[in-house]
Amino acid sequence: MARNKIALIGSGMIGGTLAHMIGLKELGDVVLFDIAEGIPQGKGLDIAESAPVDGFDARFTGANSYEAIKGADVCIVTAGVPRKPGMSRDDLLEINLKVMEQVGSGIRKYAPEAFVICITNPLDAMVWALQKFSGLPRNMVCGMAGVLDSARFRHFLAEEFDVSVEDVTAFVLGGHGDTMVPLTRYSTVGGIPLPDLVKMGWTTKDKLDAIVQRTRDGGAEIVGLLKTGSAYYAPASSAIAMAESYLKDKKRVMPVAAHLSGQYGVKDMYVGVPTVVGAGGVERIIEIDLNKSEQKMFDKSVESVAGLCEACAKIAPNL
Ligand code: TXD
Repeated sequence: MARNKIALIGSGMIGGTLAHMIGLKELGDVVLFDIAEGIPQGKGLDIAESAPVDGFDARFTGANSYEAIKGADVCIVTAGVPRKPGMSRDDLLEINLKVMEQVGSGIRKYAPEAFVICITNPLDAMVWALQKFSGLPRNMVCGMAGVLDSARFRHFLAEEFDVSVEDVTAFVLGGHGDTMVPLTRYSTVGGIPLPDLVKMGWTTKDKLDAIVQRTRDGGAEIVGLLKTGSAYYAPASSAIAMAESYLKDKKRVMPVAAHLSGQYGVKDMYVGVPTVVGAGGVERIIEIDLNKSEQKMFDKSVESVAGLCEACAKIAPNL
């Protein structure tokens, strides 16, 4: 059986980390694509030279032309510009929208059968535009944010409770950004919901609220520390988990920016919701009941995503 082919559109910090992880996990052969000449070639060669030491087999190809992604099984899109301190994700909209147009037509031409995971910010609007530009089926185009946001939430909770991160599950809904909705009653430690842990005296409501806020600001916290760019290790791990669930038909239940066609009362928008990811792409959208305050937070999040999509449609009337 031939190896899977995974195309990385954008070979910057996240793209390079993705390529390395794909090698270490032997998920397939990698094509690194970028407009910058030499970067994808250099990173590909560097990682290929680590393979004899780590003992994995994969081919790494660097490219500046879309032809190289031909027939890819998965495309992970990070092309664009990241945030600098003081910038919001939304400041990136205009530049990255143009990038999505190019990426969309490249995928349409050379990898129309692929499962596409968009990472570029502002995420929910970019994945919406990318699906339209590429014309690929909606269940085959999704965005990565929820896995990362919930991983951040899980890390902070595990630290607070001094338990293994493996035993903490977290549930985050809504758009990627300051309006994301961490759902405490569906987040657990060893199956025990967080509100019960407050009752058991493991933590206080105030501490939990502070953790929720830190989760919402998780991206900005890293940008503030790095100063020259945004997070890349955890974002790469999160996208790999999604790609792996697709390639191995694991059918993992994960929060993904998915196309909604009426679910949660939202039409033709991408928003972070719990889904099942398997060989059919985003196979199922899980619709849970929200209580009043959760619904209010979710609506606010949807509203901000809708604003971004409108801004995109103004810049690119062909959307
Ligand atoms: O949760 C999430 N979704 C995110 C999103 C978490 C962290 C970062 N997130 C966003 O991912 C971030 O705001 C950026 O929009 C992307 C990529 O972040 P990365 O840190 O990898 O950015 P880099 O290192 O600047 O890499 C971007 C690369 C760079 O090599 C450019 O030369 C290339 O994109 N680039 C392009 N490639 C192809 N085609 C075009 N037009 C293009 N323009 C720039």
